[in-house]
Amino acid sequence: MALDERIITQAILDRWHQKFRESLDVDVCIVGGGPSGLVAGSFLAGWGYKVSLYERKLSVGGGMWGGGMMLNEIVVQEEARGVLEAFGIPCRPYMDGYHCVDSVYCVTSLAARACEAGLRIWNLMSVEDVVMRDDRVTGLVINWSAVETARLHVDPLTVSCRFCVDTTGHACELVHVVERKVPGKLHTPTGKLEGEKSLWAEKAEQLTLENTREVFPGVYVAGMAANATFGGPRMGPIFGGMLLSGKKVAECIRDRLVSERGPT
Ligand code: 48F
Repeated sequence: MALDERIITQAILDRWHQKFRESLDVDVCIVGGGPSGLVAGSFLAGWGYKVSLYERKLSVGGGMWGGGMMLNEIVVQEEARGVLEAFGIPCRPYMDGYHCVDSVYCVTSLAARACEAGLRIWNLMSVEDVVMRDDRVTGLVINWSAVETARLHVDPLTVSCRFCVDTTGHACELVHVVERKVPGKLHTPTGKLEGEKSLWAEKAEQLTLENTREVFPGVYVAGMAANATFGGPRMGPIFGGMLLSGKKVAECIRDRLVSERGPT
């Protein structure tokens, strides 16, 4: 059979268009495809919710690919081993309480499990703003990352969601937008973004979990963005907190959705 180039183009257009139309109104939008965002999306999609994840770059994985200082091995503590194992990713014990995984294997496996669970991943798209109403954030304003990079004067599109999650890492970009542009105060001690503190692995890992919560009506924070928002320290190249935070935010949002609508 001779290949018809027009059909190849048509297939891409039709299938992409169908996926996008189905994702205009979802339960949860996740901003950022690092480890915390991938884990959160996997759990929520696996429980039957409609979930979209937006990632600015070509590939998901965020800061996980590079391990520590480009040495492509990640370390997780005992408490987080179960999260990786739930995704079928075995850890190699290093020392009592410390486990290692090849970072490339970890990212690709997390991404594969997320897609299998039904998470819709939109790579090459950046979230530049939120949609607001009087009482809460109700959606995201998205554009192609290439538009952002080239600083083109092109208006964005919008998607609706019940909850959104800032998993943009150190930059906590979504919270920055909300603080700057949406009337009202953040649920932080000062009502403003507290800002990330210097490195302290033990404390940071513990605080990442405590700081994983709703920061504004309709907006949750997880991963490094949670500490940057609530004033916790950075943790350096240990990834257990990111995985546990992704799981915790998924559970918090599931509880909210169940209390609003009942079980899926
Ligand atoms: O930074 P990142 O990996 O976030 P994380 O899940 O994990 C943090 C760790 O990698 C590491 C650490 C702990 O060991 O401190 O840094 O908290 O991934 C964040 C992702 O969000 C994307 C960005 O490209 C990256 O892949 N991102 C950031 N801003 C936007 C965005 C945006 N406005 N729209 C879409 N994607």
